[in-house]
Amino acid sequence: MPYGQQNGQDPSWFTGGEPCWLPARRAASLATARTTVLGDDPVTATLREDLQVLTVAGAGGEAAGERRLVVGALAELSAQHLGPVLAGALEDADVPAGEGFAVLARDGEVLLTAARPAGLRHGLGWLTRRFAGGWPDTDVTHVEEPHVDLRVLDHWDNMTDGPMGVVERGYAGDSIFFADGRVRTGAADLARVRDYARLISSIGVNAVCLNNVNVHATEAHLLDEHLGDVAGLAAVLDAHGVRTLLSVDFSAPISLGGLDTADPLDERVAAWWAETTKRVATTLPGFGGYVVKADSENRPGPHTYGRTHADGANVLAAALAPFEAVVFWRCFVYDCHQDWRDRSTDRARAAHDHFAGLDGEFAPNAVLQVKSGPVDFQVREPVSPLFGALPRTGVAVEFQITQEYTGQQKHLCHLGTQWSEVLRFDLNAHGGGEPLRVADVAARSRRQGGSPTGIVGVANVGTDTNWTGHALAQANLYAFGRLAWDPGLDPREVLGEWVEQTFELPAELAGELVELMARSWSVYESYTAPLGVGWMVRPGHHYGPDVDGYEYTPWGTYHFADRDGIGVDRTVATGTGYTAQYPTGWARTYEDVRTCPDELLLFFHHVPYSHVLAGGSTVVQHVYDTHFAGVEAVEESAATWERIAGHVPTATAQNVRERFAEQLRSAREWRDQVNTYFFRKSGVPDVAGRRIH
Ligand code: GCV
Repeated sequence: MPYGQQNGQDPSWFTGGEPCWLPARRAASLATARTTVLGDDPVTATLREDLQVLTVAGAGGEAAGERRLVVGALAELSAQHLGPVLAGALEDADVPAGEGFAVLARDGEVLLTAARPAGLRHGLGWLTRRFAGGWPDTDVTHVEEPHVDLRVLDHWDNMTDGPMGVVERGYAGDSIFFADGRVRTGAADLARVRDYARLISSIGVNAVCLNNVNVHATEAHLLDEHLGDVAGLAAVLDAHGVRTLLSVDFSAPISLGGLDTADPLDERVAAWWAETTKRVATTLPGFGGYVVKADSENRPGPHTYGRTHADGANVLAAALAPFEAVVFWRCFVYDCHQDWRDRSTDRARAAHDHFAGLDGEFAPNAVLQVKSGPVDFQVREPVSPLFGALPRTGVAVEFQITQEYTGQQKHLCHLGTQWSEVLRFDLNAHGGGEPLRVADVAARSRRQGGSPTGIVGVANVGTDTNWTGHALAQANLYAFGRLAWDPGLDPREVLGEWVEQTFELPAELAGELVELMARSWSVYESYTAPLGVGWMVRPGHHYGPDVDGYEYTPWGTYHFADRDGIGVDRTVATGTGYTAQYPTGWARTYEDVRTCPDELLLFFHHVPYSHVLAGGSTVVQHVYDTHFAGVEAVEESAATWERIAGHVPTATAQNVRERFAEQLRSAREWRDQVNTYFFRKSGVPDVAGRRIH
């Protein structure tokens, strides 16, 4: 039975999946107003349909004659649509020029307006958040605008099943965009995409990259053979103010164009990209540009031709420029064929080594997409130093919403706090310079009138009815959108919003759920790889513990544990010199074992097991303590959920219950393997005498 029906909601509001944070009841007060939606563009038309569905569905309450809701872009508004008081308020209001919005309420009349229709979509999200408790009986003047231009969800979706699955690192079923080697075109498929677009535009997301950055032979043909079908998806997204991006294969001029080279400086290659891009841009409504993974993990790239990443990005940027589209060029470039015996090569250095020297060489519509940490989305990593090294380049931060290394949506691991810490991280701290937060690096080029700016998340959704596999992982998607819109938001408050919108819980239980979810990131950290060293996962699929799983592999992800100690020496004094990639303040802080924060100690230093942390215990005792405590915390969380479960839909209750059972099993395995490993390596017993195998 569809989720909507289960909750007594009109099923046509959400057709193929749960309504997540947009259950129809949230719009109950909106549905009681006489509504006028002005404008005929696709975004406004879709919004009108949505509001009609809600009203017809009788989302709640009797229509109150006094209540009026007017929705329309600025250009559509005229005095006849507004009462005199509201018209006056509008004259005084500062409606933002871009995709922001304004909400004005006077005397029972509410206006939602924006310079661009997409802003209305984001504003509708705000209305459902703020007016769910009832129609406002006081004046409201609320204006918001997004921190960055592009708030992007990258899907790692493939068109066919392969060694990495239909969705690479996907834990929520199959792709909502592709099936059986084709683009989905059926009515039910498009309805599902529409539901998705409604969800993500309500939290401010305005671009989606449909396919995996690893572009295989079939997906390369999204640019030609499948382009007409892609247009169907793009039209749905565009009608919600969401642009369509495509990942492209750098060698497409050879594989699709029949050329003998993909050299970015070859005129034939430039002409091929220009012609292909013109066709793509004129076929896809709301085309936003390309995403490129080049010279990375065996993907083709400009290095083959002795060219730089800037040469590579710029040939695509030139092709995209006439269409105001962007190339997101990923900086996830490192040697994945490293000899583990080679202690001088440090994967963490790679992105900065490759890209910092190219600052200023990229076209204005080329945006460098930098993973939040220097290695690869571990539960704990320092912030990538590359953010501090590109003052003359457009930069987008990339987060991983899908939980590849953080429990694969079997474990609860709410990541909003982690992302917020990254976005608020001041690159100039401890050094005396003006604060330079990562979120502001991402916004800086726009302020300077240069490149568009962005925050990107690797999507965590699939065809599962609850979208994200683990029902509570919906909150990660929600948090990404909200923080990308406004990186200054308090992640705990964002979590509170999500809980309030998604469930109908008594206040006390809502508080407990927020608490349980808010601490889940540090709980996950506590029973997995300790003190920032990362990895220790099973190779390949990356689920579950294997302390030495990556130790003797070519991937550059080592912990260097021996009988005396553990950790990676990344200092300038005795190690790989990585600390020097940070601005002075952080370089000094990380370099010195006495000032390096505990949680990153083993990322930066190789220390004896007896090393005493700032927190007071030795490294090895810290490992034992956190791993025992982590499992206990999961036990407590599972018990708390049992108190909450009776107040949520049965399917959600059961889904989360089952996931906690698996999390507990897996956390115990992590605890026992990690503790045993450290005990056997060090020979140091646990001071509390707990059972270690
Ligand atoms: C899409 C990691 C993941 C890969 C992913 C890659 C990337 O290596 O394990 O699945 O590829 O990151 O971000 O390109």
